[in-house]
Amino acid sequence: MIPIDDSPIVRDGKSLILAMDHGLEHGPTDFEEVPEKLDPSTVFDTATHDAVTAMAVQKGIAEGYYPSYEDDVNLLAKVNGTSNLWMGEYDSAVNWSVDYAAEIGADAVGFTLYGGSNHEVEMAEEFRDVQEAAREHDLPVVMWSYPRGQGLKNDTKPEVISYATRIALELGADIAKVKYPGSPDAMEHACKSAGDMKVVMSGGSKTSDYEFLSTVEAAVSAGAKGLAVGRNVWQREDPTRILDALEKVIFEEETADAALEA
Ligand code: FBP
Repeated sequence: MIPIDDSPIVRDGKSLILAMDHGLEHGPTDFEEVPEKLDPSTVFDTATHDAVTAMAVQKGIAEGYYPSYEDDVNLLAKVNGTSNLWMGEYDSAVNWSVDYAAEIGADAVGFTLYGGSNHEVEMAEEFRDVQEAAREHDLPVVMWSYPRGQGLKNDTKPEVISYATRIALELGADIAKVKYPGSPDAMEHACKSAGDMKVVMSGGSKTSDYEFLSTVEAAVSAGAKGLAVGRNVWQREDPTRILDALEKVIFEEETADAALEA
């Protein structure tokens, strides 16, 4: 097993993962204000920024577009995912195998686990297969650890997010991606609950430059090892500008104010 810090998706102990699986998860609605981003090449172009340590996409996008970017972008193969067209308890289909992701050139794999869903047991079993196959290929595993389901009214409560990071540690992830639990103290507890496994903050829907960067700053100061973000970068008119600032906040530990002034 390669140490996670030696993985290409980690730079100086931290990661900035650019996610673009929203067309599957949310439908084309996330692209309404930025219709040009319906072309996945535009987001791959953004992912060539030095700050981006990996781009997370689903199988069809990887097959179709990654070959043109494999020299400049690290691929995080998001192996499960589902649309929001159906109703019921949270679940996600495994859409490609780790073997196939490795064949395409994946540098890491990603998997959503909905802890608390009535489908948690099956999802954990699917995660076991993915995690063990990833170990065979020396690929790190990023868990989108999202407790959700009938029993969970608030999925960003501090104790829920700490449970989410702990689940990821105990099931063998290398990095857990979690929602920000609302305060630096809660984030610190979530990171401590993960032992020495890395925790990255989830980007969420688009907010102002300052609100976004100051939340990232708070998360990093609390122990988060970076960010996994989609809309808050590629829905912006100038994704390069926010990535320049994120590079400063995440990798150079500058404040949001300083990063925005530059
Ligand atoms: P965002 O930063 O845009 O929230 O993207 C991160 C991500 O995890 C995507 O990989 C995924 O499509 C989306 O969020 C899922 O968001 P949610 O389940 O909260 O609707």
